[in-house]
Amino acid sequence: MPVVHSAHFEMPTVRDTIAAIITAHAAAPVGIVRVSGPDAFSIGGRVFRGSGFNAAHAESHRIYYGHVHHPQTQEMLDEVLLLTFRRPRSYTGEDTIELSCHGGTYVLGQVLSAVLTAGARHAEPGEFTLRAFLNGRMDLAQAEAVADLIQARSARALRSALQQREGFLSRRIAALRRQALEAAATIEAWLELDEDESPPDAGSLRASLSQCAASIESLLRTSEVGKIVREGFRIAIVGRPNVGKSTLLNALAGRDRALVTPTAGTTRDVVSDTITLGGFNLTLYDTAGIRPAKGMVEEAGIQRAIEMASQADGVLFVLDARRGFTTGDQAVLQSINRPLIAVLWNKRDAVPESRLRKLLDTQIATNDVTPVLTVSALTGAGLDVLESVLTQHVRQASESSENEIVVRERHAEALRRALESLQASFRHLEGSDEIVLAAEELRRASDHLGAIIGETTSEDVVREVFARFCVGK
Ligand SMILES: Nc1nc2c(ncn2[C@@H]2O[C@H](COP(=O)(O)OP(=O)(O)OP(=O)(O)O)[C@@H](O)[C@H]2O)c(=O)[nH]1
Ligand SMILES: [Mg+2]
Repeated sequence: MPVVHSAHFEMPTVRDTIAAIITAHAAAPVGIVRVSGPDAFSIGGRVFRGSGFNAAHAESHRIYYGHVHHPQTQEMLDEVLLLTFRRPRSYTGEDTIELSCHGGTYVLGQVLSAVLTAGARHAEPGEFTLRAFLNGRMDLAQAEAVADLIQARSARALRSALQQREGFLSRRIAALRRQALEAAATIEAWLELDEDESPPDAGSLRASLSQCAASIESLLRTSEVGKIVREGFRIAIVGRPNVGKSTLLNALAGRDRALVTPTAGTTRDVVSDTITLGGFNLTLYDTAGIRPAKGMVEEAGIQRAIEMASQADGVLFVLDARRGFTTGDQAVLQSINRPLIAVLWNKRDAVPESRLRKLLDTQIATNDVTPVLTVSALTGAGLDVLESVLTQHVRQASESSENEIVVRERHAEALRRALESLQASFRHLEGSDEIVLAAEELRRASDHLGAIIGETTSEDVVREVFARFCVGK
């Protein structure tokens, strides 16, 4: 499999010029068409007429006011600002111009089509960022962070993406690689020693390698958190029929997301909504009430409910305060195999205070740490307490041992392989005949680490990373 080395990648001498609308495809005050590549400025010259712009001599980081004309029909298409970026001081590292247009989808389409007629090719998804990577403007982990930044939906996700974009993870990985390579070089130097020279002291080498392994393990532990930070925390609302799960979803979401009726067995499909609480992104899943099903449709719904509850990051178990803890509730509780965030006695508005106190004394949760709350999804009573319990739970779950650094699955896979190689090198060091193999394993560990930042990544993986980007990024 060919390997892409961003720093030493053989740049084709002639690369074409690409263009795309880089803003959202929706009507907005402003929209931008970016053109990047060796012909960016001359293409600008073919479509743009405005004060003082000269394609051959225009300087970097200037703004020109003027109009875009179609290069064939000469028809005027929009009043624009043209921004110039000379390589390498651009996002892609290539000559780039950006046309700030009026943000109508039709106008933008016309301007893009003028640029394409003038000689540009429509950019593939992620192609601007791919070029930035190939031109050494950012490494692979930083490029992934660009996608995370765009998709960030919470303060926590944004902070983590920004840190990765700034190269926090990359620097950690680079340091670990250096450590592994230095260790390999040390071992290789031992092999050159003459018989009569004093035998090397492997103690400090071992210490350095176990520190390296501990650091990798610490990064690996952040991958679970990484998923929560990036994709949000998934909470399943689970309980018997009619306890008020859908009402609760609607109350927490602040809108009528799910159907509510007095009939037990109303919800069939899983209904979800995403909310932000305390800087975290939470997706709530309302599910079908669990009971011995009456008919195929309900049966299928309950199956989905159980599946959802077993995939969620946490579960809210809802009970009806008017009914107390029934054998049906017991059965639901037993089906829950994910962390229980809280037990909720709902419909507290419909029962007297004295009964509520009794309910709170009922032994329900399998452990003592799960909070038991009384709420009314109907009136909103107690929901503030529930929200702080949720925030607290998610905060704890997304705490990382590595101040903001969280790794994605692709990184975790590479880290696991690097760790395996490191452990193998340890074993070879023990049986000292195989010391040359120890050095080999260390170089392998370094390669696995390099895959995270794109130094030793296969072309297929690089392609896959950028294919997930949107067009224009
Ligand atoms: N008094 C009172 N009624 C409630 C409360 N929450 C829900 N209800 C009522 O209970 C009934 C069932 O509510 P749903 O939210 O549909 O219950 P569910 O758990 O989603 O039911 P299924 O979808 O059938 O599993 C409706 O008539 C709601 O208005 C509450 O806090 N207090
Ligand atoms: Mg429901």
